[in-house]
Amino acid sequence: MAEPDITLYFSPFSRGFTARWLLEEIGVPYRVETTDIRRGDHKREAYLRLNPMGKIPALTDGPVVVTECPAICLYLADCYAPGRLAPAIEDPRRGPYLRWMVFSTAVLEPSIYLDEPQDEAVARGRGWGTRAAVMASLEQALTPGPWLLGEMFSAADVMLGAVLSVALFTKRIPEPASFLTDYDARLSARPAYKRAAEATWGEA
Ligand SMILES: N[C@@H](CCC(=O)N[C@@H](CS)C(=O)NCC(=O)O)C(=O)O
Repeated sequence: MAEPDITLYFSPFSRGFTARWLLEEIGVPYRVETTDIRRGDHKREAYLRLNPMGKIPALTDGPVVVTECPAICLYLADCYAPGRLAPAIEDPRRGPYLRWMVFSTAVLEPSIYLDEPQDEAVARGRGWGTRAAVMASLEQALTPGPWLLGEMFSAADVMLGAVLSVALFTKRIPEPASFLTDYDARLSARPAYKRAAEATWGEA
């Protein structure tokens, strides 16, 4: 692996938090290119060449361009914290690790943010199922915890935890169960989480 040459395209008040938190957990050097969504920086041509979606974050590492938070997390953990924040390919924990990475934005996010009827007939045609099924899956994964992979804290906790933490803070999960709030408390006590949160929401 070449020397890191990482730039994070980051905006305050954005999902740039997730990538920044993981970079802080890893402890690898990185530059921050402030791409402020409040100024519309993310819709300028130079940025759209990196991410045609015009969404924050994006990350470059030398010639490598990665967008989408779970892809950024997978990339960083495999490159810079293998075995520490990403289970090795042959490790049986690799299966659940990949599952929770994908689950975070493909299943958990839509189940939280889309206001849809919560019945099996609707869920059958959706890729994300009902909120009750999503929460039951999470409860099973986090019991006994403390992390998604049991005793191993991983980049999947950063990715899925960031989605959960923001949803709890913005009260998108009504009456959250204690397994969720306890998990969130463990995540937000981490020094790397605190540094990234300060950089993201410190001006609020
Ligand atoms: N699926 C993307 C979502 C990224 C995203 O929605 N970012 C928001 C900030 S939290 C954004 O750039 N919003 C500005 C816009 O869409 O104009 C990911 O996981 O990276």
